[in-house]
Amino acid sequence: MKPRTGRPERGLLELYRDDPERADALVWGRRGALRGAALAAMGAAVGAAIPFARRMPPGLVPAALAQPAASGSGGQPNLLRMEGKAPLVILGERPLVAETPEHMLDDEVTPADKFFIRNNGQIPEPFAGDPKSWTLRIEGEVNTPLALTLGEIEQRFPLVTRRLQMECGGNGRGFFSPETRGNQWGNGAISCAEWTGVRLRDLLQAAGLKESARFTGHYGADPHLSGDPNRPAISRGMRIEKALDEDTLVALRMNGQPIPHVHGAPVRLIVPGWPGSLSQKWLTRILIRATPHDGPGMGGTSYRVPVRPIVPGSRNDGRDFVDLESMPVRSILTNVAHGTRLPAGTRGLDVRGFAWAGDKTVRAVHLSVDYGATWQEARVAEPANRHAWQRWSGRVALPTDGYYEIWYRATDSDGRMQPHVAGNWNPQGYGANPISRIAVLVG
Ligand SMILES: Nc1nc2c(c(=O)[nH]1)N[C@H]1C(S)=C(S)[C@@H](COP(=O)(O)O)O[C@H]1N2
Ligand SMILES: [Mo]
Repeated sequence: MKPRTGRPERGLLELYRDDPERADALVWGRRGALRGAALAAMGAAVGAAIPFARRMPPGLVPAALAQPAASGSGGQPNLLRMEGKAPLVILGERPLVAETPEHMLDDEVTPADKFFIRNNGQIPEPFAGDPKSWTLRIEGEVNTPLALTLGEIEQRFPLVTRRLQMECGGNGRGFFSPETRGNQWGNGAISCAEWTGVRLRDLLQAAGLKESARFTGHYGADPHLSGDPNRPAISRGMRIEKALDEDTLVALRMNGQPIPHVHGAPVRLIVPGWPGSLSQKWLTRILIRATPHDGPGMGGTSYRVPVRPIVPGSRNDGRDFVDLESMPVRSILTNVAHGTRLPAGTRGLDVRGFAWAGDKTVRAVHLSVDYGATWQEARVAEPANRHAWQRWSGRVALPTDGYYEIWYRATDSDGRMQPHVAGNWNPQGYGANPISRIAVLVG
């Protein structure tokens, strides 16, 4: 996407004085600017010394002033208080939705307490019986419908353990301009835990897929927000090819432990690389279908994106959209929090994070501290296995004291890189993956 032209160039301080939230939304599509004294103090510092100010694109709102609340700088985010969970940033209370700030995601394998939370309905009552007696049904276009307890599943099918990234389809939504409906995620609706379970394809093979088996539909035990027992909270489905992928798991354990209740105990789907909404929690039933599934969360503009770009902000019924499948390339920086103040005289900074790209891998990660004028290549490690995220690391030079932004940008195995601005706007805000950035202050 092109930088905005046709607007008069304005100085940084002037832009800041004017209407930073609006400027922010116009340029970066980020909201939640300018809350709290810490941020104001940093703003003053920003005006004072910006070593690469010459290279700042006109109209750019500094990350220090523009980052969404979830990045945890300055504002007063509403923090989660739940047993077994870190203080994640609450984006919604009903249904409960909570984001993990990037700098809390530094572990190679995401620990349970730092795993983001996304619900569409109520959190069900914990299962009262023995988890091994929980029943999962496989029905529809199969020769032999199955109703298996988890105990039977563990006995009959090989258990596999994989590191798998699971990302909400709306991750990055907060970067869209104009704003779209839904939770305004930053980049923190991502996880890469170690999942143990059986392959969905083994269960489907046992049931015997009919010739007509083309799509899945997923059901869970969580009640709809309305409490109506006949309405699923969410029920999505996918092409049978993805159901047969060796990494699509019916998961029984997370990081070697029983799955925490809020994350779908005692059993959930893990459909890595595709929108997290397919990874049904509290899984009760998988329906095999001849036609695309039609549960809540399917069709229209739900988890669907335009094939031909539409006018940002326009209305659209999504009829010509396609389902979002493999998620786009994205990177996070995990060892330095946005808004960190470094000691005066600091001249270099080791940075690291993760990058991933749905079903693809990450070919490169680049870093810039001069607003994208020059880029340097970071090291990128191989994934632990297919569908695991990849560690990147590098060191940036900070030539003098002052305000810096570290920009980081991943490129996938097809050569697609994170764009400068979120593209392919759509009404429900899927697939926003612009170049990421954090602000640091030296001195
Ligand atoms: N039963 C059920 N499964 C669900 C959901 C839900 O609301 N109910 N939300 C989905 C969405 S949109 C996402 S992104 C992931 C989030 O999983 P988590 O809460 O364990 O992070 O679960 C998916 N599975
Ligand atoms: Mo999601």
